[in-house]
Amino acid sequence: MIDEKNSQKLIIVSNRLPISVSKIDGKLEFTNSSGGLATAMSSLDTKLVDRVWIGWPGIASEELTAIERRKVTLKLREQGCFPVYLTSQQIKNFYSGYANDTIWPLFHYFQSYTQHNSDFWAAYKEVNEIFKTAVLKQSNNDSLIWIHDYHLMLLPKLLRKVLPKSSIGFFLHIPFPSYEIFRQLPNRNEILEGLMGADLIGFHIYDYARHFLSSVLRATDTESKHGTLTIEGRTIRTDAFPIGIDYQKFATTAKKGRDNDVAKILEDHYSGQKIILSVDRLDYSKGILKRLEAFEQFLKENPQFCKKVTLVVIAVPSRIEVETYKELRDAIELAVSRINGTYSTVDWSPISYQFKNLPFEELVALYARADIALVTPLRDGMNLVAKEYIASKHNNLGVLILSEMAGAIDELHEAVQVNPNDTDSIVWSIKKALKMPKKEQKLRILSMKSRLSQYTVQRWASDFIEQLNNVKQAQTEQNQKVLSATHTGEIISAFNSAKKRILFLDYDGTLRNFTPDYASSRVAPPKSLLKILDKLGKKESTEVYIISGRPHGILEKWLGHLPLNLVAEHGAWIKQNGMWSQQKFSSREFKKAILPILKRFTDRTPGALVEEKSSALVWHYRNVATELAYTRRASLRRELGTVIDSNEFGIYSGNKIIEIKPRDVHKGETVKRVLKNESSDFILCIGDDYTDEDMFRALPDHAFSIRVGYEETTARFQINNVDAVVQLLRLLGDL
Ligand code: ADQ
Repeated sequence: MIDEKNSQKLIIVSNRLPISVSKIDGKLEFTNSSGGLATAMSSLDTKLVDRVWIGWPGIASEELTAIERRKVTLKLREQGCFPVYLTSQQIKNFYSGYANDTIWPLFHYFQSYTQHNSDFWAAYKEVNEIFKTAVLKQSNNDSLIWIHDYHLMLLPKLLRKVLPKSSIGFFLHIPFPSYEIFRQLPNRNEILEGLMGADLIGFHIYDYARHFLSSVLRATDTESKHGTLTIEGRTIRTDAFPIGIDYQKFATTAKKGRDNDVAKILEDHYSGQKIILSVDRLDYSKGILKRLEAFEQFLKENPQFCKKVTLVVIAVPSRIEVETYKELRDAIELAVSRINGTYSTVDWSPISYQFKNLPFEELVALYARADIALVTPLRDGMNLVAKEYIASKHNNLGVLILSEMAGAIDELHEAVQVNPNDTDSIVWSIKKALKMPKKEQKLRILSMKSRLSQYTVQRWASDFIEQLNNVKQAQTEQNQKVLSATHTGEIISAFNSAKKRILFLDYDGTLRNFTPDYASSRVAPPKSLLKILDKLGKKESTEVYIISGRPHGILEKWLGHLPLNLVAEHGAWIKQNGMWSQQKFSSREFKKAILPILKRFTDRTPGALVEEKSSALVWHYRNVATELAYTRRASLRRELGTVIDSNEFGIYSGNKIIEIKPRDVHKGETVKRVLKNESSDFILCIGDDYTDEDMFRALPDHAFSIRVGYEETTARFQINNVDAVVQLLRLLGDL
């Protein structure tokens, strides 16, 4: 199955191959896609030795005889393409069904078009499995696998299970909707988990990445940090990679074609007229009907422009087998006839309409000639037409009107922006564009060109691959931190040979697992743990510090009878040589201001509770419904920020808590104080959260610091869980 010769191999996986197969009059036809993705992939400047593409060739398997199938497979293989054959039933339920009737409408915020059908979902799972098998035939653990788009969102996880070390990237070409929309999907968790099999998940713009991360948080309770998730110790990065175009191809074709036949025909035919161009796949997300309505209103309100302006509408046939698309085509054609019927004269029609795929040169000639590009999708992941129009403007004259619902708006600020649902605003922008002085047109186009010529589709692809390699590198570095048997051996031998040892051990999340109720008796130390701590505490020349955020009363109750030093409330209280002492500070004033706020939030948030410590206040939300918890957490932090003196007090987000405490009371200070008075040649420090990072930072270089879990840490090592910590301490206790 795995070819070891193919070390770093790039495997591109998308629903469609860049070559489509069809059968015309019983003869096989192969059509190359000149799409941006194919160009980007063929121009990748990487050191990869090999590159293959896996996808569906666009024809149902029943349409091919066994001999034809072999022929197709061989022919595609010559070009590095490996076909995945699908039956017509699979195409119906997976492609037209789940991909285009469930995910596409929902992710574009067309909830009413979204169909929820269990057969669709079953086919989606089945086809993702078929793709998995096809990818596995080409890959090994060193492969770089780049999966594209919403058809294959389960594939990253399926592959991860079999190839745990491979590099898997996923790029979503459509928007990722807000959680309010995404949550409507019955299989939302499977989709999220499927995606999280990847190492890098790319989106066109930051907003989609943000929506994805907030869905992960709300649906699976997994928090992210700076766009990074950690799942079972594996770092997953999300980022925005706005897809570009093959800028040179458009610019050069437009320049070369200035005097070609198509350009001349356009010049003659539309002489003295302004052309407004509308180019899209025929899809309801593109807002074509609304655009036509706006043009109709424009003609009605501005009769002086009749005979002076033509709207050229080019609609590419798309998903013609899907009912919604058939209905949309009828509606568009009806609107075109109505408008032409009302406003046409013997020598002029306001709309020229074509329902076809244009040859590349013709499309570029239209871009170059059009005075205005009217790009008004209701939602669009990116929108390449807008970028292609700008790149084709060899004379730098023309105006782009662009919907603020297209991802492209983030890069094309100089476009005239419109809300595609606001007909008046489209009419207004058409007028503005028609009147825009040439100087302003040039300035705007040049500025957009400079950006588009930099971040091309080639840059986009190489950037993505580079980031994927970076994540892999970060994972390798992170793995080096995971406490291995060798590291454990080092700790044991250092422990054995030390003259004086100090152990700093956090309690919750380190020695005991969290429970839903922070005050539960189940968090109390069990006998087995007490025995280990007792053994360690009784060792000669060994000081054990249990260093916790909990109040001193609780620590005393649970551990006071053992030969241990106890640190409560992060250092506000400390017990050494059997005596408790309290650090001096005044907390009464700050509590007076903060407590009522916390109580108010608690009353409005079922499951939340307030913990009052002598030095700090804590708001617990472990038992609050996830979505509510994160909304409340954000507003609470905001409100606290307005009443707290930030020089003196800090607001800290811990594991399902928000803690407000004096800035100088933290575990790091405590550790420093202890170490100042007690020299030692062996230090072991174990903790699991942000408060423990303060300790790790305060330690000398020779100390062994260990963080429980796989969050980013300044500790030298990471350990899997509480059980592993207890196991390590048991080993040391038994020495
Ligand atoms: P699409 O929804 O297909 O892409 P878009 O980005 O505009 O939308 O790309 C359309 C492509 O088709 C363009 O390259 C354009 O040149 C070409 N095209 C349009 N009309 C044509 C015609 N009549 N003849 C020939 N070619 C024509 C999806 C997402 C987008 C995202 C892209 C890329 O929906 O939001 O920008 O993927 O990630």
